[in-house]
This record gives sequence, C-alpha cells and structure tokens, in this order.
Amino acid sequence: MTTSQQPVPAPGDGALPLDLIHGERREIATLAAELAVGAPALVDDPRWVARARGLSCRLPERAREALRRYRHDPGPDGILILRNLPVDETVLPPTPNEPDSVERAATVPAAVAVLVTLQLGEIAAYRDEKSGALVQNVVPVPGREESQSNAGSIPLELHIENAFHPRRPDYVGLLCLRSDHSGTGGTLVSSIRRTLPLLSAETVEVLSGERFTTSPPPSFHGSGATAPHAVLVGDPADPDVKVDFHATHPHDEAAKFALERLRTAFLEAATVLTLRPGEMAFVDNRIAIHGRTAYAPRYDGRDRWLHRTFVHVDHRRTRPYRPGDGSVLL
Ligand SMILES: O=C(O)CCC(=O)C(=O)O
Ligand SMILES: [Fe+2]
Repeated sequence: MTTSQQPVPAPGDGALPLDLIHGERREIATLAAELAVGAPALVDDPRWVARARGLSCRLPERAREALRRYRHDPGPDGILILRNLPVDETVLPPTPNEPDSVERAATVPAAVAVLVTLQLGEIAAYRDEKSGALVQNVVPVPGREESQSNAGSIPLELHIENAFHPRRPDYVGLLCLRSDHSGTGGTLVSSIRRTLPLLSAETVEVLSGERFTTSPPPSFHGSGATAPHAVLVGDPADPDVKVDFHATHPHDEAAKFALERLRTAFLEAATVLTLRPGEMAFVDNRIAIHGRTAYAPRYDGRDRWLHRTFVHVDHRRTRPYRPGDGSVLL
C-alpha cells in the first residue's frame, strides 16, 4: 500500500508515473462502482458516457492535475502513467480471446478507464474499427499470433495509432487488467522529441516532404490509403509525427532511407512499459509512437489484457464526422 503522496510529476520529468495512494484508489473505486451499477450500464450508451463525464470531475485532485498538466505539455516522452488504479485482478473474468473483442458492459475496470479518459478529453472510437466500441480489449487471439495488430503476440511495429486517418486520436489510453504470464510483454514507446536530435538535417528535410503514403491497419475495415503526406509536420523544432512502420510507404529511395533512419532512431530512444494491473498509460499520439514486444500467450483465461481508449482534445473539430453528435467517428 502506498501511504505518502509524492508531488504530481512535472512534464520535464519525462514518463514519471503518478502513484495514487490508498485513499485516492478508494475514491476512484467508489466512483467506478457507482458508474458500473447505475442504469444504463452500457459503455457505449451516450447517457452512460454523460454520467461518466460528470463523475470524472470528482476524480482525486492529483489525478486531475496530472492529466491537465500532461494535456498542456506531454513532456519529452509524450507519456503519462497513473499507477494503483482500482483494478482487482482476483475478481476479473477470464481474459477474452475472440477477435475484435470489446467491452460493452459497464464493468468496474471499463468505468475506471473511461473516468480517467474523460478528464483528459473527449472519448472517441471509429465506426470501422472494433465495431465503434469506446472501450476495446487488447488481448491475444488464437490464430492471429503473427498479425500486425493488437491481437498478435509477435513484435508489433512502432506506429502512430491510425496514422492513415485524417482524424486520428490525439491520445491512446491503455489500462492494464492483467500482465502476460512472464510479466515481460510490454508496450514499446518512443517520441519524436527524443529522436529529432538523432537525425541529420537532410533526413529531417526528406521526412518533412510529402513523399509517403499510409495504409489502414488490419483492424480497420473499409477505408483507403492516404494522399501523399509528410512524416514530420508542424514546427520544425517540435514537430508532430505521422508514421506507421508497417503501413507507411516511401515514394522514392531517399524517402525509404530517411524512414529507416527514423525507425532506427525511435528504437534507440525507445523504452518498454511493462504495465501491471491497475496501471494506465497515455501516449500522446502526435509526438509519441508505440508498439509491443513479443510474448507467449497461453489462451488459458489468464493472458495479458488491456482496455484501450482514444481521446480527442476538441470534440467540435470532429463534429461533421460524428453522426448524431455521438462519440463514434466515420
Ligand atoms: O499491446 C500493446 O501494448 C499495444 C498494442 C497497440 O498498439 C494498440 O492496442 O494500439
Ligand atoms: Fe497501437
């Protein structure tokens, strides 16, 4: 049990986690329990999301402060980690293992993920991915071991989430319900803020040109590839990055070489987050990139299990693409 309160980490501290203390964990457990039982107990029901939004304002002050600071400045790593959230592994059902698994029922862990997500911004999902569910299960699926998706268990290439999509998420949230058996399977993370100093001026120039095309990931149904785009966009001193090393295609030899240089630099600067139950990581999907190390699923109900959520900072910006003013984007 954590008993003393550390200060809320400042963005300059990098990916320093915020360890919630016992009392804070209890407060969040109370909110999540309230949200999980009240009708309608369905995550994707707009009335449930509205209740969750209201209750999220009652999260402990230090959690809200960490989220607010992170939204203002995601730091050099673009990562925020909250630890000691109320996830009780002993009362979880078996880890699901069907394809495109999602969490429709308002369970306590789903409520925790959504409460925290809604203090960072607006929860979002995509109609053509995992049936538009707001809380998605990241679990290994038998027969999909080799797939470049979160159902696989071979190494997953570094990627910006839905890099091909014109309204990709601003943040990706990953709440751990169960670690893998060995406790070593992890989310690989790296950021362009760490990587930019490792690149030559020439490589940066090539990456800043519209010399790349990106295809949708395997989890997406019914969408096409992008128009030619740059990999580095925005202020040259602090750019956003848009790349998926499995799905971004260079148009020429120089673009291919620059992409390889970028990948090497990301790997050099990468760290592995081996999330434990009750730990939630956010990845700033504008400046940070993520993937996954390999691990060995057993399909015995005890496999690695994360809840994934997406966040947009500005709901209004996506209004034309959200039918009925809901949370699901076309
Ligand atoms: O399994 C992980 O840690 C991350 C998988 C992933 O890239 C995702 O779910 O978006
Ligand atoms: Fe991902």
